[in-house]
Amino acid sequence: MAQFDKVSQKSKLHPKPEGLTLQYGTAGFRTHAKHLDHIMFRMGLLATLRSKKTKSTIGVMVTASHNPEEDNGVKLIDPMGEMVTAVWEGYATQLANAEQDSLLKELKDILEKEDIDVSEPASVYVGKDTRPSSASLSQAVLDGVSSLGGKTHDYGLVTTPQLHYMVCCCNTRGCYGSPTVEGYYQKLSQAFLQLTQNASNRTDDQKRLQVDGANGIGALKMREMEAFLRSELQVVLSNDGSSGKLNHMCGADYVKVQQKAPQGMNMGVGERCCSFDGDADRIVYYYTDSKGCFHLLDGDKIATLISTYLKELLTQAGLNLQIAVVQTAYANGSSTRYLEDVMKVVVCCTKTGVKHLHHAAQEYDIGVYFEANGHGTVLFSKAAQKQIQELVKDLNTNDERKQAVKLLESTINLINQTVGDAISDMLVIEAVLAIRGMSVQDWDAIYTDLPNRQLKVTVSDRRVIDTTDAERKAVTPEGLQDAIDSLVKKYKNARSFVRPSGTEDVVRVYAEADTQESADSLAHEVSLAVY
Ligand code: 16G
Ligand code: ZN
Repeated sequence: MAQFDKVSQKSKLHPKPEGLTLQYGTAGFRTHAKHLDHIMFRMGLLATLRSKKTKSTIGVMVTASHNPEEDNGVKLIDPMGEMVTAVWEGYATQLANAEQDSLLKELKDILEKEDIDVSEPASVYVGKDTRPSSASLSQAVLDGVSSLGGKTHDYGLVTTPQLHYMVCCCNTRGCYGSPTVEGYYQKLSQAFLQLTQNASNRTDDQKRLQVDGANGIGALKMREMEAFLRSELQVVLSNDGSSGKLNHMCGADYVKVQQKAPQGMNMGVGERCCSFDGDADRIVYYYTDSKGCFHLLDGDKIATLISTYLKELLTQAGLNLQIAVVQTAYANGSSTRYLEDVMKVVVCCTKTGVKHLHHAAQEYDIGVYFEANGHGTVLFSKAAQKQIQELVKDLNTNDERKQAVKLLESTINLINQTVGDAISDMLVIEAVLAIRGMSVQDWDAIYTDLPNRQLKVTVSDRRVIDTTDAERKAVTPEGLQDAIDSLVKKYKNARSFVRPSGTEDVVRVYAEADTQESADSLAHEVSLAVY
């Protein structure tokens, strides 16, 4: 067939180094950029098949998020803006690792297994981050799509969540918004301005926010968006990519892991600051107090702030919708306790990785999900959204519930429900703080984090560790969990778990306890038990 001839020809321009094998990991393929050209071409092919299969537009994002600038990566985006399904992750690995002469065989195998009509039209949206390697790698994706006759739309430089948004807009025929970068800015800024109207008399100081752009795409896009926010948010941007290196000594991952401010940011005492990661799908907040002590407000604090706000609005609006918070094992014990005991919301724990949290959050009327590292969003079920939209129309202007329902409606519009989005999350947080008249210190004081420590342990084969109960318990090797249990018993308010990393060849150890010394010592002891 002529179509396959073209694939065959073009694939020679993107040859696979013999013997190289890579896995579609937690968040797609990710490694040194020099190994990725063939992967990109093949992901272009796979996205085309996925598009034919689903009769929808599929997204391909070229980014390695918070990894060093020399790395790159790719992930596929499904029709509703979600991560691609597990079965297709398997196909991605299969196609990526086929040697050059069996590429067509593997391609046909997927077509057959999925019963795809190769003559169906296909449409693929492509986006990339600011890494130097991203330009040629995204070209390889485009080559892959066109070699199978698919149509492409190259969005060029966009954040990962912007591309998720575009895919969702396209497949819902504009119901979610208009599939352009401008449409994204308009949708979010309008909702933000609606919300902040409810917080009058804010001073310029309160409107001011320091943003660390990680020298990446988020900085670029924040600059573009600024004008849309009409000074209701006054962003002071650092690490804007004009001189520094992507993710180097800056960005959300650096701040979370190092528990310190990024370089290049001039922080005043008590000033509200935040950091994006390299593709702007993660965010953390922080400030330093008058004693110079650094305070981090991570994904758990963000989930608490947003769910408290939403719960209050639901009560004021008289709406009986169930709200749940989805966390992972890394969630600080204090946050879980606060949410369950004080807020009385359902808390559920899933395995690490956005797709797991996202799926769990879909089970509720309102599912707030955040990883401690700052990746997360809020999902509203279709029924909940409809109920809120109808109530806005039905209620009289003098009904005291009206205000709360309108706030809920604008909040829905401000949230990127397809995936965690640093820009959207930042605007939600800023709006909530403004509406509730809270400072970053008030927010921080909602609960106090238990001291904690994370360590990495290198072992000969991390796969010998298998876990259950959302990664909180080790089932193999035998005896490991018993050892952890007896170590934990030695400390007060303690908890610890180990899990093999999905992105690095290491085992991760997490421990928390009543004091930093205890958390450090427990983490150390548990890491010795892993060897
Ligand atoms: C990926 C995940 C992130 C997770 C991290 C865990 C996505 C988009 N990203 O970066 O959510 O926290 O992996 O890494 O799913 P680890 O398995 O090495 O601890
Ligand atoms: Zn990221």
